Amino acid sequence: MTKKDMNEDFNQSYNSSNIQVLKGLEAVRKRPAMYIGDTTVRGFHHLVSEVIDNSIDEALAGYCSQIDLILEEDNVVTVKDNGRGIPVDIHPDEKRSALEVVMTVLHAGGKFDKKSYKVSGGLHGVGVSVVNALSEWCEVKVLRDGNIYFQRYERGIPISEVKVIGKRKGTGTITTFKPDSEVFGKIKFNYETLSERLRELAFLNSGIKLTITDDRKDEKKSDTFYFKGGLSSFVEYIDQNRVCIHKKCIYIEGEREGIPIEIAFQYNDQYNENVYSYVNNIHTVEGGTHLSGFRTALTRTLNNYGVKNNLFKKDDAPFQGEDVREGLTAVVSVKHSDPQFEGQTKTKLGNSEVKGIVESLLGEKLALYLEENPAVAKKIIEKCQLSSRARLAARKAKELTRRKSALNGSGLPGKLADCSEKEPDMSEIYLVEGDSAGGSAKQGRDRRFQAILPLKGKILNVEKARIDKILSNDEIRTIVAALGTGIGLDEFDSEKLRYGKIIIMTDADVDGSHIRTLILTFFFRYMRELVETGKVYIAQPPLYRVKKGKHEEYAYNDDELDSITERLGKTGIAIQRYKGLGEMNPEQLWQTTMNPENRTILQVTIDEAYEADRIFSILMGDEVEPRREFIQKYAKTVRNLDI
Ligand code: 0RA
Repeated sequence: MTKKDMNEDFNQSYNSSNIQVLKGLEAVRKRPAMYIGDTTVRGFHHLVSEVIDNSIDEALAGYCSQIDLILEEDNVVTVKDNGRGIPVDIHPDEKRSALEVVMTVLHAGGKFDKKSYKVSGGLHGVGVSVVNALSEWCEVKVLRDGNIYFQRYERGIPISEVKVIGKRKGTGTITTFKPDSEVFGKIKFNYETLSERLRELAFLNSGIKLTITDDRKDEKKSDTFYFKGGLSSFVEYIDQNRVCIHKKCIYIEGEREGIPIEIAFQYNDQYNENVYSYVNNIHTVEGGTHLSGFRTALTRTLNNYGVKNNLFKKDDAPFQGEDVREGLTAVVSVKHSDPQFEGQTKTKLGNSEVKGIVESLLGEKLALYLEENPAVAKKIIEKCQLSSRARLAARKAKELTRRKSALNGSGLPGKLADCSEKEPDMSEIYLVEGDSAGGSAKQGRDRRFQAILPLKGKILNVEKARIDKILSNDEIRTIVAALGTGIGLDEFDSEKLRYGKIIIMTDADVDGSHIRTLILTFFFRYMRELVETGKVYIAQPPLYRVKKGKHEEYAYNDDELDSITERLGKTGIAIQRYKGLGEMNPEQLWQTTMNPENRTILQVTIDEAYEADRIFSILMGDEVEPRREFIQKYAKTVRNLDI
């Protein structure tokens, strides 16, 4: 049979269920964001997660031990697992191969295996047919019964029937696809983004081996993620650069009412709370009932233990939640067959029964652990007592902040040159390093919508300080007052933010990058929501000015400089290297760095908060290299801002 014959044959078997399929595909291609969140870098990488999630489900069902991800030339990616293989037999209702149904019918995922325990992919969980619909082409190979079954699709439409193309031992599913550039433009797969997700999945699902291989020219590399220790390994990884106050991570696991629960936590010698919660492998950024259950049980159990063992002194008050979370790093993971997601970003677990069962499981098992490990228990209780005392000191400092601060009559800092626009979404604030650059920025700005706040010198390293000290730092108080949001767990309110964009503008040198990191650390630790909702940006001042006669151009990196000098010819050109913002006059600063029409600013995004946290804890050392790494990982270029 020729290929043409085969396709004719195939076309004849088209029937009414295909019309449904075409309608489904059309809906996905018309509004991709409805299915995958967005069509930016995030949605693009989400396609891979969607495919991997199916393999993870197969692994959680106990049939798959390894998942391989391979990045190939031309934005092609392959996901391979050693599970049972997607069934290929004829589906009784649809009268087509089950494989074809899975690949083309929306939400068909686990349809013919209702018994199986499908948990992953709850957030978007749209099924692989969506990936297929948004791919220029997709090919699936299924290894079953000694055969290799194969089907190819183009923009979601099968172009042949499922057929046997060879023989091979073993079972598994191999999916290869190329995201459609009509939908995603020029986005390329990012090795780091994908390997962070794989690492996270390996932590959350201990015993599954996940590999990633970059087979693209000039990019060759490979990583394997496999953690026997699961969540404990996760917590230890997050705290890699911190000092734990007890020897081993505390690990608690169990199942209640059919819901598997896993919790790992430890205390370090610092002050930040680092708690990450997951439902079905999805990071619940906004928390939810599983997190509430964890918090309640932790506070109550530590209080009970302290009382029972006479560890409280006469004047000690019972611990409050924040006392038992200072220096705490924890991961809470539950798997739920019917999760309800709520909240602004649909990342808050709503199922009310979960709070109680997490609470009772942790309560019982932690009490037992503390009894059996009195030395660890004592260290933890002492740590909480220090926090509790500091909390009272912090409250005093906060009151002080309110009273004596560098605020003018309107409650704004005197150093702030505000803009006239009062609508937050229409305005932006530049946090500028140094008074001289601050002066140029004030003169160069468009005062209608751009506010300038000059910062003097280095702001406090919040990574190494407790809240009372942070609140008494002048630069930090000035930033908080200018933004209008307040600060801290009880007071921070993102709705009060006075500007739509917060743009950090520092010199392009080592000091500048240090200051930028200090400011970012502050936002990440105390106003994380602003980072998570994409409000924080980094200005990109030019590194060079190239002048030839009256003609002038700016280069923002060395590659640009090369191409400009090549274009203008090497003779008679003068190159000025900017060492700081202060070397630009107000007009130049406006033209190159602040004018929304020509500027480039980088939006700071956080996909994997645990990784950002780890990086921040490394960053605060004196090394320059890790800081650069942060910017490369988390700051994405934004152009043509619609102001
Ligand atoms: C349902 C039933 C069976 C396998 C799968 C789903 C399956 C799906 C995917 C998606 C990616 N990899 C996968 N591996 C397996 C098997 C039913 C049976 O053999 O009895």
